[in-house]
Amino acid sequence: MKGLFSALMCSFDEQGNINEKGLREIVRYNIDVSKVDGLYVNGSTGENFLLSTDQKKQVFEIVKDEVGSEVKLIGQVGSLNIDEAVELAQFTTDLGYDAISAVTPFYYKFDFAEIKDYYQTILESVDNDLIIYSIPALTGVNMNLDQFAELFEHEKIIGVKFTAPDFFLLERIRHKFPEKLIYSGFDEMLLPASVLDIDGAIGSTFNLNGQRAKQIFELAQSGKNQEARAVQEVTNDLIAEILDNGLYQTIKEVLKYKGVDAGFCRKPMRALTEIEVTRANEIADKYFK
Ligand code: MN9
Repeated sequence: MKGLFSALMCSFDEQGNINEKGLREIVRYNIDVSKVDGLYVNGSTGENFLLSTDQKKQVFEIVKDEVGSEVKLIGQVGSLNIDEAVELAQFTTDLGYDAISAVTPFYYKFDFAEIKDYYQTILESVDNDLIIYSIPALTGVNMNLDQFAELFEHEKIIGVKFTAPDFFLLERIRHKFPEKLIYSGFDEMLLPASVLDIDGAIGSTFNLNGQRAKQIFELAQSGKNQEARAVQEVTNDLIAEILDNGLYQTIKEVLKYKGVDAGFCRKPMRALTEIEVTRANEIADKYFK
């Protein structure tokens, strides 16, 4: 389960329906061109929180059908509706997903006992490993080292997708839990996270930029930090441009430039303006010719 996982994008038509052909093409591009080791399905980047339960299931099914056992699959099943989280945990496990992941419950200010119970409820319902999805900037949930330690006591909780710029905490988790899997979640911070000996990374920009990301990760692992820095620098020039133009929409537009039917984002996300589409094509020209 180590290595680089794309936080998989999903293709939608203009009405917001899943574009199966496009989704399959995105999967193929990730495996064949971006050369990632696995896919993280129905995460933030997959616009998961904008989908119905049926749509989430459709995505899980299509992706598994396209991938078979070519690369590893992690299914993000976390939801504010605990029954849905359980249902999706069972669904992905039955489909043969290698692990599940669940975002920390958000919006309401849940205390830690509630968060722990949420993970226990999900895990009691399936026989699969779970990766905590921690993204404090979007969820408002900031767990400390002791809280991670308590969750990690569960042997089925095998790791964390750590999407935060807190390298002190990241280092402490690494130090205390050498056997758990730590995936870095901010692509623009892949190098500093790699220096701290993470096991892998999960990112949106890997859909496109998987090859550079892999270079960063592998160079850092072999101690070649200066070389890794050069690749991170180009990567961050790219990421800065993408963030400035609209994160998911721009990644989709660049995928379209590469011949992938990446479609639209779902509302309330908006489509790019003509000027933004032009800029996305310039980004594609500059970094992916
Ligand atoms: O899954 C992604 N997080 C979100 C991780 O999209 C919320 C990251 O890959 C970021 O998109 C990326 C750009 O900030 O690092």
